[in-house]
Amino acid sequence: MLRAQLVVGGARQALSSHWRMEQRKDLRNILTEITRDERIMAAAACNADSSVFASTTDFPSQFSCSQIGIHVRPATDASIASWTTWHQEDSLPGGAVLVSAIPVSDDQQPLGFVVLVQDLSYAERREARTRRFVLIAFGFIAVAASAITLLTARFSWRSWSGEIHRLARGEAPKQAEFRPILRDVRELVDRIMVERETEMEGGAWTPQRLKLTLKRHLQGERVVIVANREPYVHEAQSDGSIKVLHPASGLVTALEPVVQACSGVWIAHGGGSADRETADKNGRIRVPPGEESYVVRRIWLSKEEEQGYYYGFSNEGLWPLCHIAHARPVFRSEDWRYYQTVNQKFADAVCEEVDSDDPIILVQDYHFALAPRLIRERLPRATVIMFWHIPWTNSERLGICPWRKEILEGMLGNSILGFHTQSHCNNFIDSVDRFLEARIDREQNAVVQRGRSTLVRPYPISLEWPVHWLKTAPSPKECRAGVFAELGLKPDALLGVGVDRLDYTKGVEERFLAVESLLERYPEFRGRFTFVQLAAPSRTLIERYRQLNESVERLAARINERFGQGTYRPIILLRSHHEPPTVFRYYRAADVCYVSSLHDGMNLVAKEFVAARDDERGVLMLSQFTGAARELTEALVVNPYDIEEASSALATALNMSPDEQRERLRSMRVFLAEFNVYRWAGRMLVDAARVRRRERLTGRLAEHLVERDSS
Ligand code: ADQ
Repeated sequence: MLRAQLVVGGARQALSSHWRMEQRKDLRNILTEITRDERIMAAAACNADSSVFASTTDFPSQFSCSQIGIHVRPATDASIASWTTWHQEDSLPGGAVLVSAIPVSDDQQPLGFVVLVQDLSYAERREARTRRFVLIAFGFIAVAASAITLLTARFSWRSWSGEIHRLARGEAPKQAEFRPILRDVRELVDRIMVERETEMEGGAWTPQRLKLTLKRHLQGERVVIVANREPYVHEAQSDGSIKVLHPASGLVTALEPVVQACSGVWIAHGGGSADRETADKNGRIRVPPGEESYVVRRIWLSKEEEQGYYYGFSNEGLWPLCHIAHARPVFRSEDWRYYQTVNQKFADAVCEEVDSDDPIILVQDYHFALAPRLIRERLPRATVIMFWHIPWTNSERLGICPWRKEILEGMLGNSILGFHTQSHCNNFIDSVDRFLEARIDREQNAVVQRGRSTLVRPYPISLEWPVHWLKTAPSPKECRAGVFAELGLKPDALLGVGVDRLDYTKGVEERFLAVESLLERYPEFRGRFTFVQLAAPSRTLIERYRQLNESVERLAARINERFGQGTYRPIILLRSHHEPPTVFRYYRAADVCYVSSLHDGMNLVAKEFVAARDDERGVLMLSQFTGAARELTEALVVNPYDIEEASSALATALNMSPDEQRERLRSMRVFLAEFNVYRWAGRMLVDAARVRRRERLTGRLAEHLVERDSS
């Protein structure tokens, strides 16, 4: 309505002048001009008497001037003031229209009225058109946006998945923003790998599983072992023959089954009198005799080297330093120089024996603290695992050693450093903290130095399970009968056993004193209880060991004199090396086994006794200062220094009911079956695999950063 008034109002001047001059054509032109507006369909100028003066060509005939005039002009009053504007909605075939009539006058003289027919469907049409346009526009935008999103997502996904793949493959990420998640992804991958490994290869650790772990996780077929002691010693006999001996060594006992499972090379000092003549010109010999599943590479040492490195620095210096057994460590510069030379000699031999630039090397014990770094210098990509078989002392005591820094530095050449217990690990980390410039990663239990990290972890050592010596062993009953006959014991006698290298850390004197106290305090055992000690002479070139030999012998003689009667001797000291079948025969014959170490990394004798007793009879008495006491908690755990307590425990053991013996042994045997030596080695290899992956990642990341920085 308003539009009609505005349109006519705007053209009023022109309209009235042409109307007045009766210029019909011009007026029609103005009307035509008005209908240029899309919304106005037709227009007509009607005279005051309601006749048509002019109209556009398409003016609808149904809206005549005469009909409309009735509404505009009152019949009674002709003055222009009474004329009114009129509007009405109507319809045409094309849709709804609005018909408006607006009076036009000239100096108060009515000229007539203009009729405008407006298209009402125009608004709807325009709305529909706008809606359609908006819809199309939206559709277009949506399609375009989806395409862009799709492309972007595809690119991002490609780049993300590409980066994740790179990380998982152990490569450095291309994009800087991925570096922060490197560690997370790495840990996740590690965890999944270990979980998968545990799931897939679950159950007991066996030689096969160990072999599989080595192959699958380290892509290795074999390992190189470095140890002072060789697993088979060839000794020339007085009759000209050669005898093969198994040395009395916990290290050999534990490692032999591992190297048999993994094959490889065992590098050791060739110390037997017939070792040279039984090895080839490179010092190699295949063992075990008859089976020949791996190689022993013998290293020849001069008398001076053996004296300085083995007897001197290792056994007069480091051994008493690491054990709290009241022997004074002796450190001589000359011994230190031999220790360095021999460590270099063994490291060189390792480099000769390896068959790749990233071999797996297991370094054993305190004889080779320097070797890991020396090996690392020549084989930077090697996985070097060191196991320290004896305790690690506290940092204050380590301060006694003039070359403590060099020792610690040498050991940080390892990828993994293993001890028997967490407290040994803690002592080592504290020592590094005190004496070296290195970062301690307490969360990971690692030491980081020059960008390389050494994991420091507890791996309690154990035995093969089942122990193969038992396959051919006579029944416990037969063993008992045989041993009793050998020792001249009465059938109702009670037998205690001790099996050790003759070492002052093993508490043999305290053990004998406990036997004496037992006979003193419990007279019922006099004449009935005998303690047999298998004592392998050890390190006899060292004065302290010679003294021990003598004092042990004197003590046994004194006690035997005090409580012996006729053929009865309470203590039988068999001071010689015994082959494992004999050792196991004694374990199986005894009522009680007493392990009385004053300080011991683990002590495998305790575990061997438990393994030997498949009849679930016998009692283990165990010093609280052994690593084994933390695991074999069903043993009678004693303080070997407390002689009275130990003698009471001996009495308890000898009076223990068969049911209680069975219960305790069963529980310890279940533990050993699970926590066997394959698990010990397997856990180290699995951790080594993790370190290897991590080192590969770190190495590649470092390479990548160097490349990026230099480009
Ligand atoms: P060892 O000090 O040698 O080992 P241990 O673990 O008890 O001590 O092993 C001794 C081994 O030697 C056993 O296999 C035993 O049967 C054998 N043995 C002992 N006396 C013998 C004898 N008279 N004749 C024959 N064989 C005899 C070091 C550490 C320990 C740690 C081992 C393994 O001192 O704490 O448990 O390494 O890591």
